[in-house]
Amino acid sequence: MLSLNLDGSGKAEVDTGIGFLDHMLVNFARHGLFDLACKVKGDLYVDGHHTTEDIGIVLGKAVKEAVGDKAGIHRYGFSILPMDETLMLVSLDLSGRPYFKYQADFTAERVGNLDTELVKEFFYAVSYSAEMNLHIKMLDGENNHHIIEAMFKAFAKALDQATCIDERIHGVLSTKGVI
Ligand SMILES: [Mn+2]
Repeated sequence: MLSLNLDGSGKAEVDTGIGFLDHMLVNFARHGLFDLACKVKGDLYVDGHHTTEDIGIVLGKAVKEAVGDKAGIHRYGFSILPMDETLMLVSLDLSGRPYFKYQADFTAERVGNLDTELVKEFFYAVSYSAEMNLHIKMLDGENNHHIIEAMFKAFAKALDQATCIDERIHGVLSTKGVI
């Protein structure tokens, strides 16, 4: 089960069975000022892959549904977010055309009970199911916990910016009138 309110206040109720992923989704909601409820019973006896990927797919679908026809929203959003030694760039466009670029270097296979390689799978799934152009680029970083957390926070900030209403925008922000 997942519900998302983009015009929320940062409330999160999250239980995925993967503690570190819960921590990331709570940060996503808090820093994007979204309300997020996410309860998942996945096949964690296999590993965290299906659960993490499926949450990405469903979160992306929720974003796509929530922005609807995208009338009046900024459409683009970006953040260059610091967390101690880490500096993370996330830039996105709710273009209707999924595209995903990802660059991050980890030195640990896992943080808590989340495999670091699944972070890429998560954001890939979000970008494709939200039909979003999503660029994630680690500009600096050493600590694996910080790198992932900065990514989720920067993604939240960028998505918040992209989904905010600007009263100067009438209809969809595109010269084509539709995206
Ligand atoms: Mn943390």
